[in-house]
Amino acid sequence: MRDEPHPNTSGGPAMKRSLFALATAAALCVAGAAHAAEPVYGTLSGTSKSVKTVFEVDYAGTLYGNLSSYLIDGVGYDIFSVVVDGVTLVDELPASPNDFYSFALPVLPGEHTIWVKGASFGGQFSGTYTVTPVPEPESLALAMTGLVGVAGALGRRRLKR
Ligand SMILES: [Ca+2]
Repeated sequence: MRDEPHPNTSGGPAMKRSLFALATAAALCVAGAAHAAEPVYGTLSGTSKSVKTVFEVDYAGTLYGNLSSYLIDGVGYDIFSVVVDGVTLVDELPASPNDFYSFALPVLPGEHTIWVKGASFGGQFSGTYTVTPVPEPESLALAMTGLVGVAGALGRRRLKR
């Protein structure tokens, strides 16, 4: 047992291992903060000229959405506009019934509404939306404190040697 190298004098490998462990801990800290609030998923679809979708989040996040519509052999749907929380994101989507539109915007905690408006020709539009939480400043600060701690520990070790 006395032959076991001392971690402080054996040099590189031990330090690399501890640095890796600390960096992993910091990364897990960031991941944990991001996963504390669950993402919200939903589908967007409808056949009428104005379709309302309501969702609620209890955190500040980013709303991502995509929509598509097609008119094939006179049957389908033509999207005209997409309105989120009263704000028109796009009006008169390409004057073609074949639309593909995606969007991303920040949302605050609370209830949100997505309106899709267009003309139906016996078909429907379809799409999805996702809200993912934005990491909170306190969580980021905590992770940064961890990283500063790693740097500090390494600095102190260098001084000792
Ligand atoms: Ca269109």
